[in-house]
Amino acid sequence: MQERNVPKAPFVTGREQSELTRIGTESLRRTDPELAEMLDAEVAHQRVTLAMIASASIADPSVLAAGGSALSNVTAEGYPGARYHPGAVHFDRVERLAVSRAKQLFGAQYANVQPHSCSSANIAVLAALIPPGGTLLALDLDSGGHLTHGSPASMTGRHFHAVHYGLDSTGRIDFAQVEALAQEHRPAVLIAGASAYPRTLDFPRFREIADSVGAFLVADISHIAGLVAAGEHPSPIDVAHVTTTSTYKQLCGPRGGLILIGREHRTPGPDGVTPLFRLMQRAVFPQFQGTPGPASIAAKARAFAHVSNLEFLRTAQLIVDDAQRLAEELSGLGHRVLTGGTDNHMVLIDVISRGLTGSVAERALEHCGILANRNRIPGDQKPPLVTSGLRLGTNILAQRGMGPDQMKECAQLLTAVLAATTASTDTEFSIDPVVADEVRSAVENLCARHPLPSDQHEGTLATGAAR
Ligand code: DSN
Repeated sequence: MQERNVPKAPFVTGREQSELTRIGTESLRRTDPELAEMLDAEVAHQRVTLAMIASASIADPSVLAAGGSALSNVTAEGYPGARYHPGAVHFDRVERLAVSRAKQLFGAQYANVQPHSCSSANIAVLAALIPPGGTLLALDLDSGGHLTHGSPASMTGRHFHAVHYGLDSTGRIDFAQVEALAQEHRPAVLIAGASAYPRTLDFPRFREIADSVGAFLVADISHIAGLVAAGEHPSPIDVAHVTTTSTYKQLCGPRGGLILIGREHRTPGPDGVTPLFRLMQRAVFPQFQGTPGPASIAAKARAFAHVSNLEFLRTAQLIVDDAQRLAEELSGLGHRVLTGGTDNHMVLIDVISRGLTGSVAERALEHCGILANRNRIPGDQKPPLVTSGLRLGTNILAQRGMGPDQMKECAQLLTAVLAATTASTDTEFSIDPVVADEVRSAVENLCARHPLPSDQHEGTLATGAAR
């Protein structure tokens, strides 16, 4: 065959990845319209939905593009420069870039960008620091902890002896109890972190307690990583021995996890010899994971650059301002706001006192275009799939540029839905159809006035060039 007759693959000619993305999108539409329709419907759904899921954010389209890149075709176990497969020359560059951006973003000395999620990161970290059957001390799930912090439903609660602290009468972490339990049980690891806790985490206090019993302090900042990166929440990086986070909650990145270590990176682990950074490398690969996700790591690199820009600093500030305003407005409308307010992006309310369960409240709100998820609250008598509370978050509201006036509107819409809802069982309800229609159109109107970042002008999308 003559050279001139060899068809050139478009993606090796000019625009490479962008061309591949375009071809892929067109091909998806042509060859799999059923799936393409579902993906388009999701975009439309996000556009007109008031998402107050505390663990969600909107990824910039550049993050989505990196996550769908040709790096998906690369299989390369190991770390840059020490792979178990050939062909990782560009993936090595990408992973090094992601590591260096993560370190810069958080002021860390060590970063591992390979965990497929923060759950897998947590499991790897705990297994590296706790001997089999050893003890960990963490926040109780009902008080706002996380499954991977030793819940019996997670392997962390089955393979380790998990002891849990809770909250005091004001709804804040009960440090007297943390201290007493630490002295009594001498845990190998103390975890500072939560998935439903609206107040500042006092990392130095946790560290003092960890030191008093010779425990390693692990900070899980999954929910507040964006605030930490932007300086809106104190950083645990140089306080904890190891910090973990997911990359999709407040870092506006892909599904994935991240392990960070600050000044303790060379501190010996439990064997008294192996430095923590080396233990974490081994814990992720080969102990808990095989092949990393190269495209996902590219998307992480992109997200780290995106959230290190000035515009994200303003968004992070707005996330907190919005949450505080939302809490105030909800209190003013008669809701019981747990802890009386918030220091971060999260507002927890009790709905059982209004005759609803968390499950009913969540479903009634979704029926009207508002997304917020049910959550257990301290002393909850309802099972985990039902719950007595609701967890609200302002990440996406702030990303849409909503401010104080819109928080007032959100609180009013939410209150209107809950007031128009009657629970017949723990999970079934009826809602006044007139109110439901009114709220739905008010939500659409609010969303139209505050479009998703991806629907805003090109200038917004162009931000976040790597520093
Ligand atoms: N950990 C869950 C949450 O907090 O919603 C999901 O990421």
